[in-house]
Amino acid sequence: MKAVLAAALFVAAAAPAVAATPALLQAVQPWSRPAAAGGNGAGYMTLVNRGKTADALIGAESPAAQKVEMHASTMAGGVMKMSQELRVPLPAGGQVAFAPGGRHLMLIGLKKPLKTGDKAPVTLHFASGEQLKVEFVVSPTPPAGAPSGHEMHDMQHMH
Ligand SMILES: [Cu+2]
Repeated sequence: MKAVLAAALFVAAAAPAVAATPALLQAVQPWSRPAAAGGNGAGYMTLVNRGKTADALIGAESPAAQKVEMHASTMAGGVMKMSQELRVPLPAGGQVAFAPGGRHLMLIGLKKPLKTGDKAPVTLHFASGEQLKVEFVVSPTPPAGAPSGHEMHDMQHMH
């Protein structure tokens, strides 16, 4: 009887941990550059999918901005162009870099300035229904080890 009870308690205690979403989707080193109120900010990070199924980032929102869009920057004929992406695929076991000069989250219409040391909260929405709350640390430079626009190119050729 005691053993059964202990087992039951163990299951009850373990249940919340199982119910909570394991961190299959992670935003690594989220950061954002300082920006003025009323202007736009850009969010950078590396999105990692440790799961066995592909997912996709399909939207984002922040109480700090009027709206948040996914953008891709591309060089076309020597001119940097930004275009909105409605869906950023995240392969199973893969990762996607959001970095200066490339893909980024655009925080449009900042409600207050982003100052160095501030944290801009953003909620990411995924095709799977998953949500991820991320705090973008405001800093004029990327965190150590975070991909900058230049390293990103090299990363694709590693391994
Ligand atoms: Cu943009």
